[in-house]
Amino acid sequence: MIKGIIFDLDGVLVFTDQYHYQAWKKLADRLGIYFDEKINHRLRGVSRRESLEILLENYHGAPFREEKKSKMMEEKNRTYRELLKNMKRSDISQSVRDTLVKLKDLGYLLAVGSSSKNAKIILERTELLPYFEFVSDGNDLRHSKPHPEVFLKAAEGLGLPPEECAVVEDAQSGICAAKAAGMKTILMQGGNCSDKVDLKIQRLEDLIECHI
Ligand code: B16
Ligand code: MG
Repeated sequence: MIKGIIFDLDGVLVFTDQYHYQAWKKLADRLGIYFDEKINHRLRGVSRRESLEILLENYHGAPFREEKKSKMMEEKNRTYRELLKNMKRSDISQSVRDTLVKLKDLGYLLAVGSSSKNAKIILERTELLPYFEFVSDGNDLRHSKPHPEVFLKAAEGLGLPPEECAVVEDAQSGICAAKAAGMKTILMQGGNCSDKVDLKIQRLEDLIECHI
């Protein structure tokens, strides 16, 4: 029986794809590296470190030193953080808020399981933080998705065994992480995942009608 629902953040609760894109694009342009929306799509649910490596696939010069790569990630994150200042309460629809409240009323414990180190900032800016019992984010992780760590920590934070948790994800890496954690998988369509999942939804609101 499912007692807890763990939500991925980017691509499920919020849509920051364009901000990630603009921030990576600015870095890529400065470095003279080709980067487009299609490449950006591959970065969904992928850590900042791995995102940089994907971006650098189109760089054909001498390899960058670790220190330089760290500086690049900081640069991207500075731009991204500036863009996140645009986020506000109204970015989350009332029906999504109502859905979260209904799920809580139905007795589910709710958590966030995100690779992002900026998860708390995003949840605060959109005023989503109070809906969740626990937030597991990229700040305390040793392994990023598809490793199950982020979701196992979320389940632990909810005080539930993994098999009593369902994960709502939009990305391949996240679905793999949820499976590896032994959790039920719910795919929010529109992401980059073609894996077999337990349930597919079009919108978060569908969670109320479907049998979790
Ligand atoms: P940050 P999620 C992921 O969030 C994003 O989908 C991915 O595009 C991003 O690179 C990653 O967070 C790290 O984000 O640079 O803010 O730490 O989908 O796991 O909520
Ligand atoms: Mg995601």
